[in-house]
Amino acid sequence: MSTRIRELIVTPIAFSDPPLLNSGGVHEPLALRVILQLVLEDGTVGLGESTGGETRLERLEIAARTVVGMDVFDSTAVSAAIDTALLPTVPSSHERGWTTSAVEVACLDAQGRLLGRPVSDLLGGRVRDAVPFAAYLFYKWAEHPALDGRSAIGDDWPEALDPAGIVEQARLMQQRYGFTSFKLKGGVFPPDEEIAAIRALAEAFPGQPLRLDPNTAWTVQTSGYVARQLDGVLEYLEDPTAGIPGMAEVAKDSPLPLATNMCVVAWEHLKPAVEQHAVQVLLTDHHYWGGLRRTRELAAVCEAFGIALSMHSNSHLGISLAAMTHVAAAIPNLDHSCDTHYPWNSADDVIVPGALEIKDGEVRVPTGPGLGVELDHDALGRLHRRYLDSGVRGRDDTGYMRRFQPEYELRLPRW
Ligand code: GKR
Ligand code: MG
Repeated sequence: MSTRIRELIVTPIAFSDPPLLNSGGVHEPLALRVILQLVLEDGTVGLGESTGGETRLERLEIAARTVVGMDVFDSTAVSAAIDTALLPTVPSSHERGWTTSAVEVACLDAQGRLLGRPVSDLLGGRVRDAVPFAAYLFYKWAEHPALDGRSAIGDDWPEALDPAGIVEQARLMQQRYGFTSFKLKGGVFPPDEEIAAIRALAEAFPGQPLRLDPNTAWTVQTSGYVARQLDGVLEYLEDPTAGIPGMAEVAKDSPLPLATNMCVVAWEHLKPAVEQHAVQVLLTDHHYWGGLRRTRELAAVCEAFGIALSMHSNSHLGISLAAMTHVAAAIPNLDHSCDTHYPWNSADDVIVPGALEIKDGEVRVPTGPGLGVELDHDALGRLHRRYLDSGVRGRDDTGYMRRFQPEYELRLPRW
């Protein structure tokens, strides 16, 4: 049996996304991802999934040239080789992390398939059989409005632009997936309106954990105000303001724990964040922390410094959900339910249906070899064709918003 890498196939895809609002604008009708197939000399294939966009795609193509001939069980060396290849043109370790992470997941999937063991076993074994996820609530338009001769594009979720709309969305999320915790993407409306939405959720779902994430839309002062208003209502407040010093300033007087997936996104951010007591909860994300094993190591660092753990998500499909589930299953100190965009995007998946299901707010950890999911080659071909035909090559929430509201400006902080 040869465990050497013969080829890394990198396929950009585009899939449907509803008009979800955030502090930077609104999601476009198509979101981008890249699917990896790591082919070994014996024909075994390991899968990976990463965010899309031309720049990240080019880096994955560099990785594809770098890994040929390497041993798939040597995944630390594979990551190091990719890191070295990117170093001259990509100074940010966070940015290089996006590439090394995607390939590491594909290596682990291939290893698991060769050994007949699930990826969670390769990470030390699972400490839970099912991983809890939170309903990810967004303010949203009823549909993507008609534009430049294109008809309006509808979806399965009604408009949500006020507290009643958010509560209705949360009820639908609960009915369809059984979620028992909720995260609201904020930074869209003035803070008092978002405070009202959280209070409405608290009344509708008593005792069920809630969190709010305005993606740095607020000043230090506004963040403090919201934290005091929602004391005893939120389990944590996520990225209210920008940067480690800003978060540290808010944390000094905040009655609520502060969480981040924005100011601590690389290893070198941990030391200042700990020294300044800037965050009490870290949202991990294997897509940029170096992969699944590095995420488990990150969990141990957080444990050492008393930082609680949750998990971040971006618009994604099933290979990512499988990877998130395996690593979350293998982390003892996962303190909060994980984020996932999957309900917004799962209708357009590239995996064969049936392996992953969100039920009772949880995903059961796949027990088959590797990640436990299979690629649907027809779906991959269809979504790749859509990528090629669409001409969309990057995410631009602000530019898309301006197509409908030309006066819209990206301002952070806005309030
Ligand atoms: O999908 O609009 C979005 C989110 O705002 C996403 O881009 C963030 O990365 O979900 C993320 C977060 O928690 O900050
Ligand atoms: Mg966040």
